[in-house]
Amino acid sequence: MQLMPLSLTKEQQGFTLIEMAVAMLILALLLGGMLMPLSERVKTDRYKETQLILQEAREALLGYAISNGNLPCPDTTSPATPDGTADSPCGGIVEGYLPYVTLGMGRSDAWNNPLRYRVDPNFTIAITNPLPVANGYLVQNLEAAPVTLTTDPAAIIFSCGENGLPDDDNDAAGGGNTPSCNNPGAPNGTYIQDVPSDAPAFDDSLVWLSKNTLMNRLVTAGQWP
Ligand SMILES: [Ca+2]
Ligand SMILES: [Ca+2]
Ligand SMILES: [Ca+2]
Repeated sequence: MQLMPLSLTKEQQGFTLIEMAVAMLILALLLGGMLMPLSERVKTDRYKETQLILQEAREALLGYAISNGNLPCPDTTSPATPDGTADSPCGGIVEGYLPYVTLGMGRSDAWNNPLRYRVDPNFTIAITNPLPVANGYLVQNLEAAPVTLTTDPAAIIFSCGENGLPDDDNDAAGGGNTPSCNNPGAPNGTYIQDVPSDAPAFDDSLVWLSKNTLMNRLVTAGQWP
């Protein structure tokens, strides 16, 4: 028996190449999906979502300041079950929970933990002209290099991250040993912003409100001087 020579039409050859390209694309997508486990993807998504929540919180603080001429005090009445309302006057308490009800925001970060809020008390009352003296608040990275000038932050907001703890110098004593995201005691003015790290353990996210940004908005809104 004589075999017929195999010959493909031009259309058949083109179709085969397209099929191969599609198959390789699907394979690449599948491999990419398998390389990052679901738990890692959820973690990354929550980290990104928390960053957005923090940025929204900073915008809400600016909106509050434009309406009221000053920043809100922290939510401090009952640290175990915060009610989300700012507790004025701040008195000596400069760090508490973000007053999410006062700001019209959601309660928590993407891990369902409340957000911490530190504010310069001089910016929670009628803001003086000239501006109040520097409060000494400082944001550093994990290598203790300054991220902000000590004269800059009027307020700091941070998420305790997946582990629910204020890590490194985001806690009161700087030892990363606070049992939960409530930071009892008298936290110093130094805070940490950095990418997540295993050693030292660090998964917090932090943003600060620059005095210059705040004053720019207040002047534009006719709220200062
Ligand atoms: Ca309250
Ligand atoms: Ca943490
Ligand atoms: Ca600290």
